[in-house]
Amino acid sequence: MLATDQDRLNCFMHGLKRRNPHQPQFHQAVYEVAMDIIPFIQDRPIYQRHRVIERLTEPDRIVIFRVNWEDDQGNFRANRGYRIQQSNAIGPYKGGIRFHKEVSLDTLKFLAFEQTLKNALTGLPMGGAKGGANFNPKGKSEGEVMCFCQRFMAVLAHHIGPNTDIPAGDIGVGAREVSYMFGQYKHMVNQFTGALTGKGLSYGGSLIRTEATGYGAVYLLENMLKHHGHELEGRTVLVSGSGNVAQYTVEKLIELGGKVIAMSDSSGTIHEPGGITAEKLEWIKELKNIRRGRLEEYAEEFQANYYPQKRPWQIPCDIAIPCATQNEISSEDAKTLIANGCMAVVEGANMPTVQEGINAYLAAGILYGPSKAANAGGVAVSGLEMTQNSMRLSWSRNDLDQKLHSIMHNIHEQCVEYGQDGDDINYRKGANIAGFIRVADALVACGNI
Ligand code: NDP
Ligand code: 2IT
Repeated sequence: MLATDQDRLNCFMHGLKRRNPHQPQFHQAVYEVAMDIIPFIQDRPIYQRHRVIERLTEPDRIVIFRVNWEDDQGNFRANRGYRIQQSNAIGPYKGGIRFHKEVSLDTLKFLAFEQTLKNALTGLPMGGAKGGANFNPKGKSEGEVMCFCQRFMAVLAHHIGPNTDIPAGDIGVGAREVSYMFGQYKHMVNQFTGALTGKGLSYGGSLIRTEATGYGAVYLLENMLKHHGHELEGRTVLVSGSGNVAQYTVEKLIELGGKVIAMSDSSGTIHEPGGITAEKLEWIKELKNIRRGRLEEYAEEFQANYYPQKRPWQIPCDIAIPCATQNEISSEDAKTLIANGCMAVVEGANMPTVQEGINAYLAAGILYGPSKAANAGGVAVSGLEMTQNSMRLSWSRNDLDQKLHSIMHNIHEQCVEYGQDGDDINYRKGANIAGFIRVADALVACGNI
């Protein structure tokens, strides 16, 4: 980067931090994009005149609300709910809902910003949004979860709709929670529409949506490996997390001949040097999705190694796929992965690697698939769920899997087109620029609104 570009970037970030104090995750997400976009727009005055970066980093609106509910002991409880409607430049607001004890305005602003560019990369007409609450689902009964989802939606329903803003799942929000929220929404507006995605199959859901984020991440990995003359077969892989994204990442890796040697949850990591089999993965799905237990139980059941309070990154591997949460790979972790011979990091989670860690990947020349490209398969199939809802029909599993394949291939091609960096491909730069152009052109065309 030229010194003048660095000055412009510093100046822009200075203003952004002043306008958004105490939001380090939002600053981090914007910085990662601005470092590619600021040099890119220098000889494109139209984007400067229309103040595209300034507009894209200021959400269209933010709704913050109190959620009152009652626990099983009859105590009245209060949490804070949010919806960040970031941009509807290319389509209605679209993005997941997160329920986690650490949810804050900062977290949801970074996620909504990332979502806007990610959605643009899919090629489908979806704007960007994110929402959630600082509700901790851990240890809550079925009745408490249902009560919270209903009370959360009782407020949010006034701000969403199938042509306005279409929420879906994220951490702590799966098909169960989406369905409770959908039930409440339908009850309030007396209309059966596709106002949320990730629904059950018999009431408007789409095949492959559950699998889409994990499968999509592996499809991007396959494209990246193939482009560089490598194969997935026989490679050892670390996957963090054991929720929705991790489970289907592992499922597809096993199907394609990868050897998954570790998974984790928020309490620790399991290590299976011989590889997690399809049968053992089914056991994990049952543990996590039905019994809602801890991965430690897996180690007891199958005599696997268990590292309490540890993430998987110390274990030598060929490929790492973080699928748990933001900033779960520190700078030291990234350096350890590289030193142990890791050849590719593909991000199933949103912003799982700290900035210095990404710099380390790029400096070492390993393959790096950034989250906004790698995990776009989930929202892509959400977009296809919206299409099916509008048309009132359901596509087959095979058709949807093919569409997912071609969307992930197309994302790879966009990264290659815009990410050329000498003889290398910088997928971060490619994804940032390709997503940006689509949103920026729409902003310019629609005028100063
Ligand atoms: P889930 O709630 O299904 O699973 C999350 C997993 O990550 C669980 O294993 C959880 O552990 C672990 N985890 C959560 N927070 C932490 C933490 N602070 N430290 C360590 N481990 C943690 O969520 P998803 O699989 O849906 O989401 C995972 C990631 O993928 C998130 O970054 C999300 O934004 C991203 N994503 C999700 C998409 C989707 O379609 N669902 C689409 C695109 C991205 P435990 O079991 O102990 O709770
Ligand atoms: O981060 C994400 O892309 C998601 N949580 C999925 C969003 C969606 O609308 O399907």
